[in-house]
Amino acid sequence: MSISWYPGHMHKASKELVKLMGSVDAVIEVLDARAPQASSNPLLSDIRKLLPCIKILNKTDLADAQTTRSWQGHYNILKQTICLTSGSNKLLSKSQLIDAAERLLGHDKPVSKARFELAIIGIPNVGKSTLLNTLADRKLARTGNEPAVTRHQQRIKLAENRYLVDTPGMMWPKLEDQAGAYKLAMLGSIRNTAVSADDIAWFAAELLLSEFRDRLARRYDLAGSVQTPLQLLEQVAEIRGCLTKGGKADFNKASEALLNDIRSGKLGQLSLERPPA
Ligand SMILES: Nc1nc2c(ncn2[C@@H]2O[C@H](COP(=O)(O)OP(=O)(O)OP(=O)(O)O)[C@@H](O)[C@H]2O)c(=O)[nH]1
Ligand SMILES: [Mg+2]
Repeated sequence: MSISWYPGHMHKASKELVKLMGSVDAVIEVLDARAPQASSNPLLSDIRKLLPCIKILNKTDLADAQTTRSWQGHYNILKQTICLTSGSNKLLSKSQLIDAAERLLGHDKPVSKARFELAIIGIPNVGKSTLLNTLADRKLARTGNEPAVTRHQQRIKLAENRYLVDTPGMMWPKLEDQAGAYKLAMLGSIRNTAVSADDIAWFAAELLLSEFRDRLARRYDLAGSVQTPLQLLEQVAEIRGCLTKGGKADFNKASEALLNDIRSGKLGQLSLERPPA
């Protein structure tokens, strides 16, 4: 099944974002450290045009540390870009962010006292609002473990002359890279109305069997005979007790259980992408 998810509120949010770009000095693009490429929104690149960019690889607690460092190196060679990391294992601090923004904006003039405003942008559920709360050290923005929680821009004062604007998570109209879209669904950035849990779990099962078999073996006590997504989901059903009244595997529940395990880090730190060589 092909994934497409660009609801009306995102179209409206994109227009508001275009307006906002006229008044901010730089953007903070939040990416999911587990899939930085799939979580890079081409529409946001178009909207930000040539504004300097601080890329933040977020949720580093759920990604492989070495792979995250490689992605950071990959992004740090881009022009007008500084790449930082954050995650519940090591949160980005306010001073780290301000320091990066000053370096990015301060090429030819001392900006340490000049006012600047940064817009936090990115796809849904990557942790933009959580990051804003962390940096502000207060719960100012609503957060939630589902995509499309933030529906309006919210400006906060981070420090004297330093402002941050949280924005709604944005997808883009045509998801040409469907494998990337399925990765986003697997990580929880796409609403469950756009694609069924069964379809996502099937994709996830194929990917995990080919690249992370050792993790599956540990979590679900996998025998060597388990080779296909169907067999894996049967095993998940048995180990996680996802059974119908008749005692058979409940594939729908097993799909949900597998996705919950992936999203919450129960299968360990999973980096689904590596930077190009
Ligand atoms: N494990 C982990 N979870 C995180 C991290 N940052 C945010 N989250 C969780 O990710 C979920 C989404 O966080 P939000 O801050 O609401 O995400 P958002 O990007 O603002 O989402 P939208 O408003 O829907 O665009 C919440 O359940 C957060 O607790 C992190 O560094 N590690
Ligand atoms: Mg939000």
